Amino acid sequence: MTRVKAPSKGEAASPTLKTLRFVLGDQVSHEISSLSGLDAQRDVVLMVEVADETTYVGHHKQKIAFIFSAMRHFAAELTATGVTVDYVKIDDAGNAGSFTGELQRAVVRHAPDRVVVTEPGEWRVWEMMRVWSSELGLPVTIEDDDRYFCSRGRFARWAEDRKSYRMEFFYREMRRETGLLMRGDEPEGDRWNFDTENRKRLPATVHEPNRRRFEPDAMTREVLDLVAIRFSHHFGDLDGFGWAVTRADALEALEHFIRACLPLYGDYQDAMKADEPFLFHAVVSPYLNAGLLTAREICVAAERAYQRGEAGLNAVEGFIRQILGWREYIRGIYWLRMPGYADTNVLGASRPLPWFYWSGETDLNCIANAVGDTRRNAYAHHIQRLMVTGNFALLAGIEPRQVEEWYLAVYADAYEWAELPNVHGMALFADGGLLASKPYIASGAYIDRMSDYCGPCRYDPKIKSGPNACPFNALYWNFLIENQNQLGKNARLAMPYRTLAQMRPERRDEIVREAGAFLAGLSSQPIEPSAIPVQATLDV
Ligand code: DLZ
Ligand code: SF4
Repeated sequence: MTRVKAPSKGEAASPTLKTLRFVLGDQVSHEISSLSGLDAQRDVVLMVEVADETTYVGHHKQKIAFIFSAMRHFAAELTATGVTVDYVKIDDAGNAGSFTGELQRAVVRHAPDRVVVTEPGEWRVWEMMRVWSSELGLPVTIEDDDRYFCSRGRFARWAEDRKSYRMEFFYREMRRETGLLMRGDEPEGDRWNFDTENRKRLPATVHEPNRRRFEPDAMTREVLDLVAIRFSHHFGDLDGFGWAVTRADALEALEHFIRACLPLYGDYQDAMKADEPFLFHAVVSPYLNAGLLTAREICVAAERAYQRGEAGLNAVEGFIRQILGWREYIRGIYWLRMPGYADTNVLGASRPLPWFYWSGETDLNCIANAVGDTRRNAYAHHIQRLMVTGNFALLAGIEPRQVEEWYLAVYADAYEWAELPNVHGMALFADGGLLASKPYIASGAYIDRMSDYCGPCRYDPKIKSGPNACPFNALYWNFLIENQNQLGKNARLAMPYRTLAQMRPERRDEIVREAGAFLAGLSSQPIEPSAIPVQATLDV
């Protein structure tokens, strides 16, 4: 429950001040630092639904519905404990449409002595926050977001004087610091990483368990009706909305994952299957990133499953690494490198985003599946994001900014601190290798090995040239040819570059010609606008 009246940072020095506590949509946690020391008799909690946050990218309908509903449920929980919550709905008269505008109006309404807020998840909002104090003429305290294992300052210290920021070393420090999966100073099982035992092909007979979905209550139904009308032109389906919107339900979803999915999580972590969009993934990232679950409780629940013998170390270590290692690491990189990080484009990628990222209408069956899953669920798992839509965007030289906007819009878990390094660095190599030691590129053979997408596809991953050849094949070699100056010396690409060097010149010419013809045929516009139900791009 909310940390009512717990003495905290700075609070003891100002016990009689009336404080306006501003809670953002991805901070719906009773443990959030901006609520620390809250005095229910005196303070006011401010929460606002604002147009700017819904349209700075054209978010998926389910993402908006999830955030609004989680915010409204959280406000109701606070109110039920006697806290005064000033909740501004998107359709309320006079809604200023922005965080700054709504904060200004709330200051007029409540005349607080000061404002307390927790640092945001996006640079854009951080820039707004930094001038609130001077704009409002009031003290504004920006608290650290202590939901993370590693603070921004702690990560900066880790990164100091390092030439390379490889995640693996950061992860080991986090394991030692938290004691997760440790036996004294040694890693459980005497290894830090068990990936050699993971990432198997999915047998046709193995199916995903039924996922725990949550029937919308009256409050969520009201939000769904609002979103259906006000955001009708946004990407994505609303039907079948089954996200948890309270902490209690999110805990149930977590418990279901640990019990029914975690044991096979490692084995099939990289597998993809048509019409089984979740496989054995946790699907708790929207809850974690919005504040309904904490990173620590998720890791502890997974560790406990290992200790009880309910899940193997390969699965549990692989899963904990995603949260304790990768998630903390990319957040650290984001804050270390912003704002310049978003501007790099070392491969000079400049093509517009193909329209099929929005419509899903393409004869590339793997893309059609990944986009279809995304439209239905506001979710696709890691390997669909990295090795299908990300891989294609990298091979096709799509401009990073357009790809990033797409990922930020379409996934229910996407906030820029998480999305940008994953897409810009990991998927697109636009940072030149700060995050990834090589570009994550793959031809049709990889997608064929890891999925059942290729069987029904009109292309064949085994055919290298001609009209039936999988386009990923020519694009793969064409990418290596086009970027040889940048990538030719990358040790991890030595093998494909050796193969390329041995290729006959006529074959290279054929690759460049076929890839060029395919890329020239990509359209960033709907082919038949009337047939496309949604205009899904920016509506600002
Ligand atoms: C993503 C989002 C959306 C769609 N709407 C709101 C909103 O109306 N009010 C709000 O407080 N937060 C919203 N959010 C989440 C914010 O965009 C998020 O808090 C910032 O991007 C900082 O991470
Ligand atoms: Fe994708 Fe190529 Fe497989 Fe078709 S054949 S599903 S385009 S990888």
